[in-house]
Amino acid sequence: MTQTSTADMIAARVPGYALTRDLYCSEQTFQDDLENIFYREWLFAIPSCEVPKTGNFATMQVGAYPVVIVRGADGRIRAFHNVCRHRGQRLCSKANGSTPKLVCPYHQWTYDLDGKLVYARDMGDDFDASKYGLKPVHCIDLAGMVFVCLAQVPPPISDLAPTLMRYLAPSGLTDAKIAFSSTIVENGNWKLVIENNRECYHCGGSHPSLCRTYSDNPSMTAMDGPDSASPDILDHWKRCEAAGLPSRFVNHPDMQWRLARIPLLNNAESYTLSGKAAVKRPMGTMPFNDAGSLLFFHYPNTWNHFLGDHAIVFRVLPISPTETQVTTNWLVHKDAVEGVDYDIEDLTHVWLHTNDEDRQVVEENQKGILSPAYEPGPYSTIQEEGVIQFIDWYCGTMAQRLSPKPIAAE
Ligand code: 3BY
Ligand code: FES
Ligand code: FE
Repeated sequence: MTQTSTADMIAARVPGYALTRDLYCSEQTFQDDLENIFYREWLFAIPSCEVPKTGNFATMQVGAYPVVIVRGADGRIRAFHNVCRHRGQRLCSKANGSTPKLVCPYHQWTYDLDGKLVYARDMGDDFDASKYGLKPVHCIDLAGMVFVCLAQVPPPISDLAPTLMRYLAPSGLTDAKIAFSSTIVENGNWKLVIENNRECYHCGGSHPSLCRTYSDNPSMTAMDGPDSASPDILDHWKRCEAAGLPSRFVNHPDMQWRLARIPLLNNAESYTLSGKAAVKRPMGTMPFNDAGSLLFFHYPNTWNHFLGDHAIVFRVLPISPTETQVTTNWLVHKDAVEGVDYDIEDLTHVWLHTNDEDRQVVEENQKGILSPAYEPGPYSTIQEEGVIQFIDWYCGTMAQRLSPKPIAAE
C-alpha cells in the first residue's frame, strides 16, 4: 500500500479542523516538517545571556543537525555546524561550556572561536587549513534573543528584526542572566506542543497556578489586529505606550509571529502565586511594575513572556514524530542575587507547574490521536483562533514548499 504524501494530506485537510493522525505522527511527515520547516526557518536558539563571555558556548540539535553557538573574542555570537572538518566528530558534546578554542575530542583539530582551523597535527606540508574552517550556520542576535537558520538562503528576518528589537529593548535582555533552566521531553508531536500553547481553552481546566495571574480570555492569545482588543487591553496599551513601552499588537501578515503586551489579572506584577514580583531588582527600564507581560511567539519554535521583573523564554525542538524537547529559561537582571533579590522556588513555581501540566495534556492528546478511532474535530473559533492561525500557517507553508515545481514551458 503506498502512503499518501504529506502534500496530498495537506491538500485534503478540512480548514478549521485538527489535522489527521498521519500529519501529526507519521515518520514521513516528520521528515517533511524537518526539511521544509525546521531546516528552512529562523529558529530561536538561546538568549544571548546564555553565552555572556568570550568562549562561552551552547549546543542544540535541530533534527539531524548538531549546532554550536559560541561568543567570539570580538564579542560576536556565531553559530556553526557542530561537526569537525577532519572525520566528522561532533565537536562539543555538552549542552553548555566555556573554552578558549574549539578542540575536537577525537584528534584535537583546533578551531578559533570564529570557526577558523588553527591547528591540525601531522597533516603534511600541502595541507591547506584555510579550507577546513567550521561550516557556519546563519545566526542573528535580536536584542538578546539569538536565532539561527540552517538554510543556505534564510527567509527574510528584516520584517521581524526592527520590531522585535524595539519591543524587547525596555526588557533589558542584554543585561540579564539565566536564573534557572529546564529542559523536558514531551511525548507528543511538535505541532501539538505549539497548538496547545496557542489557546487558553484548556487553561481553566489545567493551570490553577497560572490562572491566578494570567487571564484565559481568548483575546489574549489571538487578536485579529490592534483594534480587535477589548477595552481593558486598549487602556493598558495606552498607558504603557504613553510611558514609552511599545505594547500594541503587531504581527507578521501570515501570523508567523506576533507581539503584544497584555495586562495580568488584578494588576499582578508577575507570574507568582502571590502576584507580586519574584525579583526585587527589576529588568530593563520598565516604567511601572504592573506593565504585564509582553507576549512574543515565532513559528515554528518559540513563545515568550517578558515581565517587569523577569523573562521566560521557551524553545521547542522536534526529536521524533511523537517526542519534542521544550527548553525554558528564566532570565533576571544580571546583578540580581539569588537568595537576596529572588528565591528560585518563587520565581519558577508557576511555569514549572504550567509546563508540566501542558506536557500532560500534550501527551494525552498524542495518545488519543494515535488511536485508529481518532477523527479530527473542529476548533472553536471563539477560543482557538490562535490554533487555527498556526495550523493555517503550517499548512500554507508546507503546501507551498511541497508543491511540485512548475516545469518550464517548452
Ligand atoms: O504561554 C502562552 O502564551 C500561552 C497562552 C495561553 C496558554 N499559554 C499560557
Ligand atoms: Fe576531529 Fe579527527 S574528527 S580531529
Ligand atoms: Fe497550557
